[in-house]
Amino acid sequence: MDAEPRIWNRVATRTRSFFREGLRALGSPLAPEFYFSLEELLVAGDVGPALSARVAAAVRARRPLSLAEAQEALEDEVVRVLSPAARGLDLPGNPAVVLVYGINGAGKTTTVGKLAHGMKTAGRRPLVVAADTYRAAGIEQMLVWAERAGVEAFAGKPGGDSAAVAFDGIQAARARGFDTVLIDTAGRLQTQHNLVEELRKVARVSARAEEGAPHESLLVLDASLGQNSLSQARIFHQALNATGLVLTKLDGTAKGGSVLAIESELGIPAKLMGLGEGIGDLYAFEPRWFARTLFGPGEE
Ligand SMILES: Nc1nc2c(ncn2[C@@H]2O[C@H](COP(=O)(O)OP(=O)(O)OP(=O)(O)O)[C@@H](O)[C@H]2O)c(=O)[nH]1
Ligand SMILES: [Mg+2]
Repeated sequence: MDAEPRIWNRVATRTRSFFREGLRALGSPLAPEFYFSLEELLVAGDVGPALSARVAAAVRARRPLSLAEAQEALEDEVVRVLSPAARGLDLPGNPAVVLVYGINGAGKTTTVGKLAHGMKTAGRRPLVVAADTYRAAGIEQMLVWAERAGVEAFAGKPGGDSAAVAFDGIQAARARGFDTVLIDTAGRLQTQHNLVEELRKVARVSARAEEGAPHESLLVLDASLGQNSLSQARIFHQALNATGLVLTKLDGTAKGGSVLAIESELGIPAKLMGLGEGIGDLYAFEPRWFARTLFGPGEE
């Protein structure tokens, strides 16, 4: 699922044109107002005021002589803002357990379907666990995705206990020789304490079924919401100790700049990005390419 260079052309296209047109309009970094305008551009691109000031100052300190040099410096500084943590999924365990959660409609079920497909293609044997027991349609949707991905699924009953479904799913996976369990959960707001508590229970019970589970605790964020996701992410992270972010709907969005603010504030690495609704539209997130796509010198 590594994104080839050309895939990056699909990332945050509206953010990219916003920054690139803005950068072209800034003129030369030798002009006194350049860095002030750069900072303003970053703020307008949803990078957040404190971080925008920091990045603009860091670019200035490198004394670029041309716009291209300033963009190179900007690309580097953006890479430095992004979390230095490893980006690959860490999947020890037998089976390895991946828990997927986030607010309603963020793209959890779609992500689990895409991830199952990607893992199968890479030679793993994933079992999808449909633990969204709130809605019969939620379970059904997960089953449809599993079928599309050509992987098996384990489903709970509507109205059932999602933690019990997770536990049974992990046991079933081990008994039947699956090496990975992907758990899809019901959407919930971070402010619904009892529902967040229920997710914590899913995590706790998973650990009883397999030591160290969930090995990946993935918070799915809709990238088109921009920095509005920050408070959401903070609370989910506190409750569930997220090991990675999945940025969905990163195709098209005008709010791609928020990725910088979210990562720098939370220190959770974006591990995967969703670039569309198709089964192949999930890719590994790569900081250098992300920075280059949005800010780097060169074409476009
Ligand atoms: N453009 C685009 N659309 C996406 C992406 N990921 C998901 N979607 C769309 O977002 C909508 C919601 O996706 P779901 O996977 O059902 O979201 P969910 O988080 O499971 O929703 P609930 O279970 O209701 O909380 C669907 O229309 C998806 O096709 C993405 O990366 N890009
Ligand atoms: Mg769902």
